[in-house]
Amino acid sequence: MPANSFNLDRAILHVDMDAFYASVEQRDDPKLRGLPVIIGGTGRRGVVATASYEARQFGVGSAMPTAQAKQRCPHGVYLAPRMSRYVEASTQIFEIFREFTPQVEGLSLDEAFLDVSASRNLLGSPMKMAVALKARVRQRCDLACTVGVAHNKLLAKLGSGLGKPDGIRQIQPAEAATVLAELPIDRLWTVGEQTAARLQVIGIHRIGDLQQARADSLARVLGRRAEPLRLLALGLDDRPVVVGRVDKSIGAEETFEQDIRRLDQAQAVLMRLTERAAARLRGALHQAAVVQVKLRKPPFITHTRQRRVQPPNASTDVLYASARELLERWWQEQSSPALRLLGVSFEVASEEQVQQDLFATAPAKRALEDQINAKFGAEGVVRARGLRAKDPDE
Ligand code: DCP
Ligand code: MG
Repeated sequence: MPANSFNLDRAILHVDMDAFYASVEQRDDPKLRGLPVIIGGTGRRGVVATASYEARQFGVGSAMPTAQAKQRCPHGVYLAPRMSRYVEASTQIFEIFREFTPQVEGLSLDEAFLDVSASRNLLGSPMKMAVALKARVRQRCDLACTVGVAHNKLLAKLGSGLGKPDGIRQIQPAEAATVLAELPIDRLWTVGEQTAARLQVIGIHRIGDLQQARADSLARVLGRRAEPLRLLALGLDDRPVVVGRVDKSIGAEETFEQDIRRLDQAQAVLMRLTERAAARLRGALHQAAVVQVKLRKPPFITHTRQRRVQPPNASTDVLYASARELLERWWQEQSSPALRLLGVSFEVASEEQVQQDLFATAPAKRALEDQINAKFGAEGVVRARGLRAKDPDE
């Protein structure tokens, strides 16, 4: 796609709460304000969910084992998460987001993209909206957030990252490439560990290197992904804001006091976790498009395995069958299988995926009709309509 077909006149905000869980705790208990507060599993094998900015100064951060955090920050206040409190706060902030636009794409409890392009006439410039939004979150929830302002999602998200904490950062079209250039390559959306490693082989370490790279050498390592990635590196991104994807993924996991070394035990835990997560999935009226299991073996090596659910589904039995197969295959690959953590999560199917599925399963529905017809004669299915046609009220 030629670069000039990108729309530079959209207005996108990316809002992300600051140290979300920890900030809610500090708000609810003023004694905690100004202190290093760490939220996470407090058991022997707990993991940090997040840390207040005071605690981050000691090198404590998300996904670190709590034991390690305690070494770095022994005087910190360690608390177990209170999810229901965070869900309440999340509901409140999303209500505020929707006061600026109905085009809200939630990415997690504390993070969303807002397409405010059409709100400019009524509410003023995107910067003005960002200021007002921050003020409302502060007034009504007593919480801080950071807002990235730009003409696309890539740059809005980059902006909120650069503006943290408690800030607003706008990135103009003209400065996009320059702001991106200095960042390490793995900060670019869609560039994971593997792609980063491949790019480093040909001397690409920063996003700027990617901007300058020769098309042919890039194509050699990335194939068809080369051109889309080069456009992203230049800050060109035309992904739409997709409404209603608040729960991108729903999951449950458990860390064990003692490693699990028996497959039947692992299966039993997996069943429990799948039940819990699938119930939440159904509660939110969602279907799973992908099942992922997370497997952590001692000392701290984490693997994930995933597979698509085709068609999307929300039944515990179906999802457990997939998750179990992934677990069993992983188990067989290990020379001495052991688990210190097991998790299962579901990627929520988008509206389009569910719609596509309706088309895809239409033949199956026809087949069902056929079966009914076979059993009750061709009238079996058409009879109701035929009767209604004779209803005198019609
Ligand atoms: N979270 C978690 N486990 C992780 C990462 C995050 O449980 N590995 C939870 C705790 C966070 C919340 O999700 O408070 C939001 O995640 P963020 O990545 O937005 O982190 P914070 O909001 O805590 O901090 P920041 O100010 O960096 O956004
Ligand atoms: Mg956050």
